[in-house]
Amino acid sequence: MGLRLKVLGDWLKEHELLDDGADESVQRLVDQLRSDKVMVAFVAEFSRGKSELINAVFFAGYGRRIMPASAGRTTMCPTELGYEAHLPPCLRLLPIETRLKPQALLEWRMAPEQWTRVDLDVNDPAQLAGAMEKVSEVLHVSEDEARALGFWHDDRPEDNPPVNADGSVEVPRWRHALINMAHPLLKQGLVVLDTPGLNAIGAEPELTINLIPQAQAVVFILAADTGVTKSDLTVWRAHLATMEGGEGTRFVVLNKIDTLWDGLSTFEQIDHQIERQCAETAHTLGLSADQVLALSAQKGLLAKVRGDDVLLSESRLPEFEQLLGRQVLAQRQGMLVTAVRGCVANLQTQARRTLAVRRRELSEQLLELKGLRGKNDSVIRQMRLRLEQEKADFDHSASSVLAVRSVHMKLLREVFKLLGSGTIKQELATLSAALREPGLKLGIKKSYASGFDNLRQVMRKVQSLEGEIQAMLSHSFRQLNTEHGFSLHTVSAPDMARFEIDLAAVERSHMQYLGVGAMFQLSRPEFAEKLVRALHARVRSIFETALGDIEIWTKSSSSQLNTQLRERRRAYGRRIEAIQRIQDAAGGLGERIEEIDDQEVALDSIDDKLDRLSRELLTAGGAGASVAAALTTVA
Ligand SMILES: Nc1nc2c(ncn2[C@@H]2O[C@H](COP(=O)(O)OP(=O)(O)O)[C@@H](O)[C@H]2O)c(=O)[nH]1
Ligand SMILES: [Mg+2]
Repeated sequence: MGLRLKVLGDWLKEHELLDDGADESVQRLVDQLRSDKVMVAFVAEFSRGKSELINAVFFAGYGRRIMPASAGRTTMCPTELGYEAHLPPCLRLLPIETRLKPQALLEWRMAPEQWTRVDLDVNDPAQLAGAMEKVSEVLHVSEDEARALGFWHDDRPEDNPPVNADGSVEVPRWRHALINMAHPLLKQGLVVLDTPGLNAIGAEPELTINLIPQAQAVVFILAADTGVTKSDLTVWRAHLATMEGGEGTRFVVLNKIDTLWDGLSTFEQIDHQIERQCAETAHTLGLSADQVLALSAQKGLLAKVRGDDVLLSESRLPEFEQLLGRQVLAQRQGMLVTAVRGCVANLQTQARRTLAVRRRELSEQLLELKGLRGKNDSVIRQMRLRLEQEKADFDHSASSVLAVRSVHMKLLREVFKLLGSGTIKQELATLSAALREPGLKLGIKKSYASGFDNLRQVMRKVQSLEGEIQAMLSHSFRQLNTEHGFSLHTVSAPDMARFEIDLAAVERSHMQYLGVGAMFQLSRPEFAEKLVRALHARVRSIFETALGDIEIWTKSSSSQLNTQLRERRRAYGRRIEAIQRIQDAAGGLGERIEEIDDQEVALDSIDDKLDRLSRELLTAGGAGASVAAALTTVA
């Protein structure tokens, strides 16, 4: 779809039918089609089978386990699997020591040199699995160091990591891992987040307040042999219980159903027991029974590796894969199809508008030339002088457009300033100071509320400036339309309400996070500092998105004006040239008239082709279905 869109864009550009900013917005959408990600996060207490499920769904084709999955804490750091075309297959690891510095994870992502890179040989499953072992590497540090890194809490000794005989504490060696692989599903934009258990998730605030809430789907895993334990419930409450419906989707998986296959019970008895356990689980979590999927990741993986269809079906893994494919990727592609439709419609409008302008200029010229029939040289010379004068007048008055532009730019600069990082710093200053204050912060909820109120005010100010710009543009467009017979339309300004909603979601994720026991961690300065940085980074990205939308909007208004000025100048040039040629070789009038007829025919054929290209693009959509197919064929 991206490619076809580019073809349409290039073709329109070649015929100069697009406004200035248009190919940029096409490029933006093409890039988005290529780089848009949909994240599925696997969240659970350790040893529930997250890594095994990832192996079964994504890596069975390698004929073995790729992500380390065994008893105990194997996944020590959060691991993202995804695909970026500009990188070779590799594993990138961020050292745990970065926790001692204030930068947020989002900032470390932008510093590739800080990550340790291990190249992966995707044709060698053993090398691949060996490299992946790195995500379970640990370091032995003193208790003080463990405390500084956020893994040791004197107030919650039961959650502390094991202490060795020599008094040293085992902590993860890496803070975060990024795996880059050209797996078909990852190439389609899927990003899988594998998380360590409760303890380690809690140590990285950004997982809780940024990554997990932004995931399009979160898979929560329980094990049939342990049932719902206290720590499972803590994870559920902290990360999934209050997830909002619409934006993301939650799946609950009851894993390890093979532990119920005791070889003595009949299939009916086992099925019955599985149903009962699903119902109990659903009840405990406050869901309906059909929201809990029972399966065996391990048997699913084994069945795929061995090519055992019976076992695969018994593992019930395929049901989970279908759900994942259907709901997640199809949903994302649906969104993209809508975006492409919008973009094509916009290109069509622009191109049609330019074509209409050209048609009108041509028919006026035709009238002008027909009026010259049978006229003598001096009338023709008069006509030419008049045209040249008209052109000079036009060029002169077109400079008044510059005045409009400068007011427009002034208002825009105000908008840019409002959405800049200086504003964020300023509006969140009180909240940041409150967070950084030593000791327990009981009034922190109020500080959040007022900080976010400030940010919402900023969005409203931006909205009202947009209104001013809009009013000014529509006034001057109307004027230009009457004066010059232009057909300028104002484009409606992007609605900032959307970003207020995004801000509210950020506020909610912080409140929720602090509500589930992270509040006392806030008394630690380095933790508070991280929270502040993570907050700023997230708000900044919302403000930047708003800015991007505003830039596109502004460009579409000013480039329309450029297009119409350009077409008008060109028409003057053509009219003067036609008359010049008639003057030079008297008798050429008939030919000139024919030329104009030809040009009108050419416009008709461009119009037809525009129709055809757009239709082709819009019917090429049916993407959703292919995704579910990919999921099942890949494995
Ligand atoms: N019997 C059984 N064991 C499983 C299943 N899935 C995972 N396991 C085992 O449970 C242990 C923990 O799995 P792992 O994927 O590392 O859990 P994680 O910590 O949630 O990533 C490993 O020994 C797995 O082999 C399953 O479906 N059935
Ligand atoms: Mg794991």
